[in-house]
Amino acid sequence: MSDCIFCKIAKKEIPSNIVYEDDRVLAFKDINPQAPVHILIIPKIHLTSLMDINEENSDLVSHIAIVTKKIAAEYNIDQKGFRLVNNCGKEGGQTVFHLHFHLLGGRMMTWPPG
Ligand code: DGP
Repeated sequence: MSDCIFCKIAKKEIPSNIVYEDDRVLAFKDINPQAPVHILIIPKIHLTSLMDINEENSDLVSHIAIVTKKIAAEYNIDQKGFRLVNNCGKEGGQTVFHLHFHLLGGRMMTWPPG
């Protein structure tokens, strides 16, 4: 999508601090970190939200789980623990409408989220 900021990041049209990349996903540091480790993991293809996941493309979500584990290990939070968050839709707190998962770690998380 031409006006999607995360599509532009995926195409390297705008800069980001990339921590992982493969043919299907990109991971980069959140511009407004909420924890010592705050990384966004996105599919390179434009999907608006988790609501665009279906039987045909759901392997992307399991791939993101594997990528999350790799990044967590790299940032030394795999054993301490971390949180993987998907905000879906307006009431879910989603502000950028390109599917993304927040990997948060490096501090004690609280519950419930705001
Ligand atoms: P969400 O509220 O779940 O849609 O989260 C969107 C996140 O995206 C939010 O934590 C801030 C981050 N973000 C928004 N614009 C940019 C950007 O241009 N670059 C980076 N690195 N992060 C961004």
